[in-house]
Amino acid sequence: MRTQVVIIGSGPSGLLLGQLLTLAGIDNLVLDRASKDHILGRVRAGVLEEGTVRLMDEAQSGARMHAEGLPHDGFSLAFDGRDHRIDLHGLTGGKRVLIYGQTELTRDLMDHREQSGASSIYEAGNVKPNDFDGHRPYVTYEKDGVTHRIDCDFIAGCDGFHGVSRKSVPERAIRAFEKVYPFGWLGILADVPPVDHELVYANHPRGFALCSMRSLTRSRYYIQCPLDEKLADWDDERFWDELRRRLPAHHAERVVTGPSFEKSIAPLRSFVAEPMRFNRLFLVGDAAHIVPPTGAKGLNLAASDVHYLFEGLHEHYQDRSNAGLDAYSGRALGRVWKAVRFSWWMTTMLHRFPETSDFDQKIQEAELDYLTHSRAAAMALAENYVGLPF
Ligand code: FAS
Ligand code: PHB
Repeated sequence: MRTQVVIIGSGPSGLLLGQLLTLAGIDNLVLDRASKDHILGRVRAGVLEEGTVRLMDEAQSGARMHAEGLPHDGFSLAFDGRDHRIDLHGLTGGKRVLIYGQTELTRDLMDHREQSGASSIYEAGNVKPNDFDGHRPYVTYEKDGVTHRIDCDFIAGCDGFHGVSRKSVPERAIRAFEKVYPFGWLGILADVPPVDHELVYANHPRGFALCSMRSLTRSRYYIQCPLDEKLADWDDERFWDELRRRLPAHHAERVVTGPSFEKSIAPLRSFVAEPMRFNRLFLVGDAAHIVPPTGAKGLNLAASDVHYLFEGLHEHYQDRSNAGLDAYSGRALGRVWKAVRFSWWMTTMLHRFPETSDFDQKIQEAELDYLTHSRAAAMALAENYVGLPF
């Protein structure tokens, strides 16, 4: 079997790239080790930058996103019992974010890929990128007891942090930068109305909390928790009580509780692999980088990687030029590192660190004080939150 581009991974990165390639007439095939249902069962991001929204439109997959997504012009920072609204729209000259769950975005892309007739193979075992350092790369995988081979021109490693693509690169050829945070996020989904019309990021002595949403009837809440926390120790009642303790009184009394239908603990890390290209293999999205979700950047960074890689592949096939492919890693990493910095900064400012010194705590309080009293500081936060240009 042969195709022009094999995409390993059917998450947002792989599906968005696949849709753009298909629309450009570039033959591609998506491979995933999981089933469609498993992929759609994962609850992840919720905030889309304008660049990501534009890319979904370019992929002709944005109709439901526009119909059901919630445009947000700002969010609140809560600390010391008070709220401070960050006016994204006013501070960025009219930009905003769109609240639309990654699960729905993935579903839209999956549906459109199916309608396009492009090839996708799910529950593919032992997927392996081969000979990508040569000129005749190919991918092997197992399905129904048979090993298959797909010859191609390029391989897009869109297989996430735990995928095979980055691990297939010889150690001498890749460099990793990592920071693991000493806490995680315990998150729930519940069909209850959100506590406010916008997101609330809370810094509290008991720990960070985030009030988010998926719609006006479905809320997404997170509380910072120790890394060794056990999900079994958190029934809904305990979660709701702890959440309310970390919010200012006027929010706490407005929390509508109800049964959670999803509950999970996510560890927090910052991770970047350099470079993001290895001749015919390109790393995309979480396969190349991970950010703590505090700045809502993970999914949006995957989108900008896809934008750069699609431009390069389109140029290769359309104009017989490799300039875009040669520039991919540098362009992507330039934006990745700025988002990694922002996500680290937001995380450091809003979370309580177990061994924090009195000095560090005073610095955190000064950071929040500066941010909520300086337009220049708030503008810097806002331009990063809505997303730096692609
Ligand atoms: P993904 O991980 O989404 O997709 C990779 C795909 O590759 C998966 O479908 C997987 O099955 C497949 N795959 C893996 N190994 C394979 C192999 N060997 N062979 C074949 N297929 C393979 N970001 C935010 O902005 N906000 C959030 O709140 C947020 N919360 C998150 C919570 C969790 C628990 C996690 C893990 C991430 C979260 N993120 C969040 C980040 C997340 O949204 C990612 O940025 C986003 O999923 C990136 O998409 P992909 O790069 O497509 O990777
Ligand atoms: C979410 O809704 O899942 C979400 C929103 C904002 C963040 C992180 C997660 O910063």
